[in-house]
Amino acid sequence: VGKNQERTLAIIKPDAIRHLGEIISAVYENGFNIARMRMVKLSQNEVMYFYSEHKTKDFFPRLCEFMTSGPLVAMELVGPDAVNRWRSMIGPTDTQRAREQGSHLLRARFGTDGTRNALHGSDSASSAQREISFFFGSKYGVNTACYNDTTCCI
Ligand code: DGI
Repeated sequence: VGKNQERTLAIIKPDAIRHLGEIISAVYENGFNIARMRMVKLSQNEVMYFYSEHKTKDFFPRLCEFMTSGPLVAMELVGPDAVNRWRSMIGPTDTQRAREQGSHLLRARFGTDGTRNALHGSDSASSAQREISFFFGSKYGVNTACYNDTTCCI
């Protein structure tokens, strides 16, 4: 990684897969590079592990159901101040709040509600490291590529 470059983990969630092209265009237009990208369908256990910090929250079952509802695309983004810049491009967690803040925000453009909010972005450099290893590392990682998954919906 070059000078001032940072990495973050972005996810195009199942509700936004149909907008894959527009989202990738927005990524490049905003000066990011995509180091690695992967389409996967996560199992219930994989989503529970990925979002384990939320396991006691009331929205956790809804979140897990949504995140296993179809394939998603994980991208390792590289660029200056990548963690904060990607989060400010996607906007607040709740799609409605994102719409109030600006129609250019990616969650405003592609999200539906508080759960189905189209995109994910790591919240810190250390989360980014953990999440990048989750999708692209060998120690713990998703193993099932979408095209190998008999439960894949496409
Ligand atoms: O980093 P974010 O994705 O913006 O937010 P987070 O890490 O606090 O929560 C992870 C996901 O969990 C979020 O993208 C959507 C879901 N979530 C978080 N808070 C709520 C929620 N879903 C609902 N329905 N209600 C919430 O308050």
